[in-house]
Amino acid sequence: MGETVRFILDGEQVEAEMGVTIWEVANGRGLKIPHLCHKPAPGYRPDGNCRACMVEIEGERTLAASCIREPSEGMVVRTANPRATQARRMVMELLLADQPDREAAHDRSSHLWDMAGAQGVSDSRFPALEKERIPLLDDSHVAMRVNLDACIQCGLCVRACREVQVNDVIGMSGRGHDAYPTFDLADPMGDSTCVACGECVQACPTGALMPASVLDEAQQGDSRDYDSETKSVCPFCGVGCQVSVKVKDGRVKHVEGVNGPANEGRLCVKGRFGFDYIHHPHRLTVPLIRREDAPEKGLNVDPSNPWTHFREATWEEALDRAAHGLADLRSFYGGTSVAGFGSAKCTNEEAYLFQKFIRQGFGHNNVDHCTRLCHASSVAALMENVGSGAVTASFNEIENADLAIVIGANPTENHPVAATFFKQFTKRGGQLVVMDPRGQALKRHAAFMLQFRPGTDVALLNAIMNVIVEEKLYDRQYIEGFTEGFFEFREHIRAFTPERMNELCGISAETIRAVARAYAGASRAMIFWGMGVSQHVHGTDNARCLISLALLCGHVGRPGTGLHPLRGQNNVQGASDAGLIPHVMPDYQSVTDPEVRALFRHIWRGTEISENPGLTVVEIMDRVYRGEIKGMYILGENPAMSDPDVEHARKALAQLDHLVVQDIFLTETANFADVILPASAFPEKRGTVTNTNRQVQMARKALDAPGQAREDWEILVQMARRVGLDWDYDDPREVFDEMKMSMRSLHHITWKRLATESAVAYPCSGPDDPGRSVVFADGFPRRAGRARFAPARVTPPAEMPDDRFPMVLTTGRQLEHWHTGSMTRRASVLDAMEPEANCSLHPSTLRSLGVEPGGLVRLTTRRGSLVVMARADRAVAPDMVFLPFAYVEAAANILTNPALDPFGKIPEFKYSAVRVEKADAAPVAAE
Ligand SMILES: Nc1nc2c(c(=O)[nH]1)N[C@H]1C(S)=C(S)[C@@H](COP(=O)(O)OP(=O)(O)OC[C@H]3O[C@@H](n4cnc5c(=O)[nH]c(N)nc54)[C@H](O)[C@@H]3O)O[C@H]1N2
Ligand SMILES: Nc1nc2c(c(=O)[nH]1)N[C@H]1C(S)=C(S)[C@@H](COP(=O)(O)OP(=O)(O)OC[C@H]3O[C@@H](n4cnc5c(=O)[nH]c(N)nc54)[C@H](O)[C@@H]3O)O[C@H]1N2
Ligand SMILES: [Mo]
Repeated sequence: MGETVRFILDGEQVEAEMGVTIWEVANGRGLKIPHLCHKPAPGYRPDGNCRACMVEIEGERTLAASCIREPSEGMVVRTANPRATQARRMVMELLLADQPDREAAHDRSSHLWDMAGAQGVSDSRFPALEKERIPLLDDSHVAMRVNLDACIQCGLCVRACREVQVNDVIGMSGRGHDAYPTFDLADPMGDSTCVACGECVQACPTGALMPASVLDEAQQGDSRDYDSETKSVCPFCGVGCQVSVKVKDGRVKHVEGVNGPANEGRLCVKGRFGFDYIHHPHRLTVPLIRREDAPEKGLNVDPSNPWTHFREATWEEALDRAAHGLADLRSFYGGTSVAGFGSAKCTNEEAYLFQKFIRQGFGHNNVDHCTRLCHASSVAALMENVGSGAVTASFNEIENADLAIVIGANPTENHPVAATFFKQFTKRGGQLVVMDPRGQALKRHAAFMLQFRPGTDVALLNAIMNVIVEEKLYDRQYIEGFTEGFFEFREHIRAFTPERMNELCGISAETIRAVARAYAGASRAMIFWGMGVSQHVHGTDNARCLISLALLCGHVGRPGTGLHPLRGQNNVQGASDAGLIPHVMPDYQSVTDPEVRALFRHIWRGTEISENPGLTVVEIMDRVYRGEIKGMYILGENPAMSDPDVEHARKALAQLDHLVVQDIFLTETANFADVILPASAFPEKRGTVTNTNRQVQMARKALDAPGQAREDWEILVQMARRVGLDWDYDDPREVFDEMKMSMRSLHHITWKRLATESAVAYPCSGPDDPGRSVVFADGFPRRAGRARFAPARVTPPAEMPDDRFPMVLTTGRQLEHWHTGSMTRRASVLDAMEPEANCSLHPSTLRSLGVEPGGLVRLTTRRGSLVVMARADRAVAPDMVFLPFAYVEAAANILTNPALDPFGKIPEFKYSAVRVEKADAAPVAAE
């Protein structure tokens, strides 16, 4: 405890921390003071406007709002005397007078009715508001309903929107009794700039703002009318938001944010409103086997009518066929004729089982997953120079920083909940530096926006470091104590002057100097990065620069400092930790190390691990194309959409002798399958997952899988037994316990702890330690505890624009869609919000092409061509086009360049030379 005050609360002497309110002290002691405009949740400041929480303070003429009033020394407070109780009941009655009756309430179980009930108030003596003054229903939004006749003007929605999520859409318009929340001043919600995070709905205490899924046509509903409520983790991105899933009659009714360590109760549109993909009629509910008389393999299956290509099979038959097909290839051609792609959408236990299946069952390491297409280059650079691939600090550490760089990441769309913390940081005066060729949404919050040329990160970062070195702004003590290679690095960096690098990256020398001084001068600074850094042929060099930059200034290892590659999939950190990587076993232990192989020989009962590092995603596809790999097992990945130069990948998949796909939908990849195994979706299974912050969390089963679909780990065990492995796991917990035998990162993290505690981060030092947020305060897991400066040279993208392909194509994501669209295009709200394939071009470019915004353009690269609707977007540079990769009818990867980074083996998704033309035809699938 810091400084304290002593006061009398309901006759008892109480000691409380300074700055804590009377309401909080009372609440902590079990006293129930009603509250409406006050939301006791992280991020919500008390406002004291509704008067529902009034208490008496001796010597004061008027009652005081306890939610906002802090006790002072010697104060005498009464919360339950007749004057306070009667006043509070009066407030409640006045509020109820203006509400629909309980029977007609929008939310019969709203917080308001709870509070009224707690005070024994059920209706009102006061006359209701004149009807004509009640604003009408606003049902313009697909996911939320606004019924302002229930609004009590408490302003919680405004605080939710402005202060918690920092979206600034909701404000109060009008005065006094006529003050109501409005969206962008006066728009209907559905037409406003609202990003549908639903924070306001979660905050509203009266049901004036509600999830549409809870209301009937008469705008009535009951937020507590569900059969079960399960605490789990969101299935979308690596932030790892905790959710509460409410299920009624076997269907998810609505989802709310839970106070997990990463999200503190917040969610984004996908986590809150994107859940119903699991109920889509396309869900796989029975095992499928390709028909003898099926048409030739191709992208030609209709997911709503797969029967032309596939027939239903029993689990027995399908598992036999799936496993024996792989085993036959093994005995005929040898184990290396079979390879596997595991999933970052499944649990840690499932990832572990998958890599074990390939390594133990087929005697090699040709097993990989989407991390290869994602942060492989970042991890390569981190492993090489820091000695560990995970983040050095949680993103929430931004709370303690003065400055943060966000480079090549677009968190408002891709890590929206993390972005809320970034935006709050700037509101508190933190300096945000955004480095991105696109004028993305964080620009508005940035102290410096460096909109530089794509593919020139090394030039820009080296110039910044040149300034730090030339002006001696570096942290000498830190460099001496914790690093190696500084002298060579210092020599190397001299050539990269801001003036010279300006010609490459387009940022003025002056701005480069200002940013260098700001970062070096900050007492605590963090660096966040994403795909704009990693998905280049020089992705590893880009990440090396970021590491060197942090080391130069000693911005690692202290609160508010660190290196944080924002991890993408909900469990990509965990899947990587679990060994779903071709050159390392669980916990990044090299397959080339004889001691490591001996350890696994022991744990895996005599299995010999191959000492040859395996092939990566794109390398595996190449071997498939060349006919060297003849069988594949693909779990929860959709390479027929997500691989670069996807026509090549699709041709490869079509050539496989035997393809087993385990998914929840008949994906583009499953189009090429011989056997399709129907899996349970995330809310339908149990297991642990690890988010971008290294926090391990428990995912729990909220409902049963449809039809005969089974949990992925169960299917894996059945498959393993059929290829001759002696697996006898009966529960994911047994798998987790086995993982602990080889994974030091899981020390002190037990299944039992995860079942009862909110989360445990690694590294964790003891049974009561929640795990470390910041690591490497005392050195690095490398030789002599030192991190290394790795000089990086400027290399151009693999394919530069020329006369035939004069513009730059960049690909990426949109808020509402997930990767290949398999899930989100089947989520009703998300699909309604973003229904059509689109690309973005600068308005001046559209004009010169003679294309109206919303018109069609043809995009052509050396790999292929497609037609897509074009939006006008000033954020995109005039010589660039941005294309998301979620739409099968205009699949971005038909166009992308498969050229690889030599270290991370990641393809250059962020840069291809492209020709853009006006198109007249209706959008057609790729040709
Ligand atoms: N809504 C949604 N969220 C997601 C996902 C999704 O599919 N949809 N996917 C998840 C996954 S797996 C991942 S990996 C993350 C990815 O999250 P991000 O890394 O944010 O993803 P992107 O949109 O691919 O690209 C990020 C930024 O890189 C910029 N960029 C392009 N070229 C360059 C360059 O040369 N240099 C620099 N510095 N920047 C450049 C782009 O303009 C873009 O703003 O998102 C996760 N979250
Ligand atoms: N052009 C371009 N291409 C890119 C990128 C880019 O920026 N631009 N980014 C790359 C990156 S960073 C990534 S991470 C990859 C992602 O590439 P993928 O991982 O191939 O993409 P997803 O669509 O996420 O595929 C996940 C699959 O898992 C299924 N699934 C979901 N839940 C479950 C489950 O519980 N069990 C099972 N068995 N299946 C499940 C989904 O239906 C879906 O088919 O894409 C890469 N490709
Ligand atoms: Mo990713």
